[in-house]
Amino acid sequence: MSGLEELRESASEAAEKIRDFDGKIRLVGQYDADGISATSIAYEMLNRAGKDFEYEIIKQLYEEDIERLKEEDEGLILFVDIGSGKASSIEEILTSEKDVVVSDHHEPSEKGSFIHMNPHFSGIDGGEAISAAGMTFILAHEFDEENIDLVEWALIGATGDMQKQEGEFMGLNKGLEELALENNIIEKRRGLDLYGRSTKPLKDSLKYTTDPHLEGISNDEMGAVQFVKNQGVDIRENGDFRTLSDLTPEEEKQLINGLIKTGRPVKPLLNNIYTLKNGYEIGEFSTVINACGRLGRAKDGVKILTEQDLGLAKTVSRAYGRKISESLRFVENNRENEEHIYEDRIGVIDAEDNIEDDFIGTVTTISMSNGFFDSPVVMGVAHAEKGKSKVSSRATKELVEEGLNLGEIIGEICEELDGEGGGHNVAAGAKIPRENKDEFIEMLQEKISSEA
Ligand SMILES: [Mn+2]
Repeated sequence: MSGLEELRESASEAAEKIRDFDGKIRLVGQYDADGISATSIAYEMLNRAGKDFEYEIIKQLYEEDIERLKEEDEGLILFVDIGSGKASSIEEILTSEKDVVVSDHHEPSEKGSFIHMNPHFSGIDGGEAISAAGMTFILAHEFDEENIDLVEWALIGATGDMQKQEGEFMGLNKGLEELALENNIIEKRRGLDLYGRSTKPLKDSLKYTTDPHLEGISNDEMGAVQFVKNQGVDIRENGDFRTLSDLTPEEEKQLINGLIKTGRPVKPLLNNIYTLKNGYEIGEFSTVINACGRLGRAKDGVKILTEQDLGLAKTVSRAYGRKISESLRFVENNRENEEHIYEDRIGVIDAEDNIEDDFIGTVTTISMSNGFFDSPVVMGVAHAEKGKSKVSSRATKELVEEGLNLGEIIGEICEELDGEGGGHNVAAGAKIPRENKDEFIEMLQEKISSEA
């Protein structure tokens, strides 16, 4: 039996359990783009079936949440994008009192006696082959074939969990993409993969393109406007600036030809573009959904998806942008304050509670890329809940090419300092006990200077 068939089988078991259940259901989802997409899929499935349910979205599933859920009056708990890692506690605390269904793709701690959908049980890598939104879509589709339209949100979840590589979905996501294309639910074509494709004025998307450098366009607003005009493409429509997505395929081709004719590099800018029914490029939309969770407004993400509330999507985007600027301002304003910002073999942003843990990663990435520090490694650390600190670190590509692997280093330090973390060669993160923060910084400084 293939992996997908096995997944379908556990999905149909889950679908039957939910279909046959007459009482009140509690839906519990995780707060990132994939978790909110998965929650929205389950929400829609239950809503369409006229089920009585409540839902909540949480950052992490703690033992005390499971204890709390045990006391709630719902007889069936449906976890999405959360739960597999806590399967033992769910088994121990919840299953004697309630029916439980888990639809997740994280590494499971055990199978348990409840209905546990997880690709790992079928030898499928949940890290890249399918997201929780994908798993929950399979469930919703088994529940009722009419739920086929929800495959769009499965792809938004997969995009949020970075299950796309060089413009192609990986693993089982590929099958979901085909389903979406066959049913005209998304659109896929080659196009210019520029920042803000569906959310920023075209002139800005061009102006902000600096890698590769576009002579006379990069960092040059007048040049960018002139270039668009020269290709016979209107920069505005009814007084408003057009985005790249507003262009017809022919107009986009004119731009591409214009770049080629003027000897500017085009190939690095071309990629598959996935456009949703609402006109958003999929990556930009998944960023908006992710922003909802980070801003503590995860339920707005569900509203944006289930009600296609694009006004709310814009409001959230603006709030998210403001929050990032605010966090960056803290770094800028404290550049002389050695208590928070210093450079010693690595650049350090020791924000404590001045930057929220959900924003420290973005701030670290931006501080690395805008050259705020001279060091080849930047680390940000901020208070997280329950006496922990969130660590985020980034390294230059040059250092990685010389053999540095930040993910491994962070993993090693975590083992010594009672933390949890890891990541990739250029970017890694961790959660550590707050009292180990200074030691963590010292160990990273030492390891970087011995390797670099
Ligand atoms: Mn996920």
